Amino acid sequence: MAGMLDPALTTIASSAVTDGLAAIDAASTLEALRSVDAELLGKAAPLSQLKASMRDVAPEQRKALGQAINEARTRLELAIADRHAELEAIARREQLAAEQLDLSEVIADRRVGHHHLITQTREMLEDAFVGLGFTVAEGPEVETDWYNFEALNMPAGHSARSMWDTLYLDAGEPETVLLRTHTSPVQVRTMMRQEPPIYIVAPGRSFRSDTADATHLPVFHQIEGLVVDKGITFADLAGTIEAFVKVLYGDDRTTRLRPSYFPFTEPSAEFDMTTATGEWVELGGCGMVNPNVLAHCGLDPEEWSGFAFGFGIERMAMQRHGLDDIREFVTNDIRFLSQF
Ligand code: FA5
Repeated sequence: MAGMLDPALTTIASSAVTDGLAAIDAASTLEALRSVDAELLGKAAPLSQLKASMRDVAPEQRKALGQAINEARTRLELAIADRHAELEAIARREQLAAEQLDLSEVIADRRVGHHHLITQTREMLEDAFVGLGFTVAEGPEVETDWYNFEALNMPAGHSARSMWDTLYLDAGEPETVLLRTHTSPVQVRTMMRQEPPIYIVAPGRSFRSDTADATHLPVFHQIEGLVVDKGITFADLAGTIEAFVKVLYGDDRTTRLRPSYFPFTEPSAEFDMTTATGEWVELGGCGMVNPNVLAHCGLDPEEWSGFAFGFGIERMAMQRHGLDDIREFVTNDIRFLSQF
């Protein structure tokens, strides 16, 4: 019958496909697949030879043979393309696995970092005061003249302003924006925001154009305390200081309150403590909140009274650890820092 393909030729074409698919499947690398490709589709391949033998085939069978050869080639080409994609994905995964860095190497001299001593001291102070029923408040480091001085009973030109060497910022009207010289403006912000009773501490950085020496830094930390309630007296202030000193230093240090002057407290005192060698060192100022400050913040001094304090955190850490030079906190010498 015209066009009916000789069964022997059909067998060659179909076994070329069966054998070819098995060889493609067995190729386990891209390189092996390339040689399988040449074997199955190159000049010496069974299908190519079958094609070459077309001229010997009866003319009426040529079309059917050509079609059978093309179908067989297409199946093999598709199978090779699929296997190629598979092998490429495997090779990529293997390459990524080989290039992965092992960062889990154990270093013999393993040094674990920790908080700076000032942060440790600040957290300890916060814990001590939270234990006494206080909450922790915050305020900005860049302040206005009003919060840093005026609301604290120091109007423009007040001589007490010279107690703090102020760093002004080049913003707005001259000498209206500054780096806070103490944490006391947080007192004002708290009283203006919150109705009494108020029991807060506000730790943070303070800035003064002080020259660094063994007990001074131009950037240092203070912790401010403020209590406003009904019937608060100087005895409450003294009792609070006594209580937190015990928490921080134990029972063997002596403390004293010495009369002093701050425009925002009346009466005012300086708080001193004995060093490990028995000398007195000043840790901060304190006193009863001046009625003018309560009034500036919208509180009635007839109804409310309170006390406030501001201590230097570096000075407290120095006392706790028997350090004699405050500059060591900022030189970042790892031999110093790693001791705490
Ligand atoms: C004040 O700053 C007042 N605001 C404290 C205060 C608050 C009084 C509330 C009353 C009521 P004084 O300038 O004395 O006060 O600073 C307080 C403490 O901050 C000092 O005793 C000291 O411990 C610390 N201190 C001050 N200047 C420096 C500095 N340059 N370097 C390190 N610590 C400092």
